[in-house]
Amino acid sequence: MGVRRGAFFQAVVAVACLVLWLFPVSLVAEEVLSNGDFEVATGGIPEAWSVYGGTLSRVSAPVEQGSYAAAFTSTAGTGWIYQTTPAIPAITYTLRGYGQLGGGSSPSAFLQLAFYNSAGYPLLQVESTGRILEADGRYHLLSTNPVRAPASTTTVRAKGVLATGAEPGVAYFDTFSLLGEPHNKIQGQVKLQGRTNQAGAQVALGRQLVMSAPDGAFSLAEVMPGSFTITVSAPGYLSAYRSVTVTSEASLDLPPVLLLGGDGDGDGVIRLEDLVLEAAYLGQPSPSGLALDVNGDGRVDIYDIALTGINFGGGAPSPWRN
Ligand SMILES: [Ca+2]
Ligand SMILES: [Ca+2]
Ligand SMILES: [Ca+2]
Repeated sequence: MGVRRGAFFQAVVAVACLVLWLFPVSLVAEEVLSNGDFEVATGGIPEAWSVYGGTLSRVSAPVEQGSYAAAFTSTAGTGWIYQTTPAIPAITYTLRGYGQLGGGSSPSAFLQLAFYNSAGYPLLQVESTGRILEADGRYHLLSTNPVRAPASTTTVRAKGVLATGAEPGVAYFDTFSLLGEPHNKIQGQVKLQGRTNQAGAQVALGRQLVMSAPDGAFSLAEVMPGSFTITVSAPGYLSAYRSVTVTSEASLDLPPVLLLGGDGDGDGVIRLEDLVLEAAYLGQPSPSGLALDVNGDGRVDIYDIALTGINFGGGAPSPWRN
């Protein structure tokens, strides 16, 4: 019976792993802009970009990277090139791009990031930390600080801005990048039954893995909104899992989870084989490849056998409980 049950739980774990492998959680920064390098154009105008207060064209010189860059000619005053894309409040955005001034009266070039709600109402506007003030024939890197999208954000607009005096002016832009990084966290605490030091439990969410601290605390950073399965495991213990739903607004604090000890051979079931092995190595350190010293006090002893006895018949994954 124990063997059949073990095989069943192993199959469940295998299927869960396969599902996570097929649908990995998106945890890394993502490029939001299209044609940020201005390489693609239709009729000489860079695709995906719009313009306000001037004209935009694709040029082959001066170029910061690749074969082309954008040339923006303002009619006078302040104008910009821009691209608007969907955005969500769970994301922190950083706009970077290169600019070069081509002349004009009292010109300056800079980047701007603007967030809007579904009604098109501007919620927040941020400029690059620096500005280009001289037409020195070189490209200069501009960047905003990372900006957390305000609540109710639905779109973000990336802009390359040219401000001039009364005369028209020219600015070149190239290699724009708008990175979106999720800023939510999932936090919780693992308790390893029979241990005082809770360090070393592995917490897995998709391909992101973190280890628990000595007090059992763990934190998974940069989680995109969505529903996921989180799994906690440690050598000698039955793994546990739960479903989590991350919303766009807040981080998630999970209740503590207790892992049940006694699976010395790590096959996902606590049964007679674990007891037999513990008895065979009683008084000795656990051999490598096994976790017979379940409570981590340096040797296989009566405490480890007691844990196996208490949890006898249990199988992984267990539900999340404390
Ligand atoms: Ca380019
Ligand atoms: Ca076992
Ligand atoms: Ca022990």
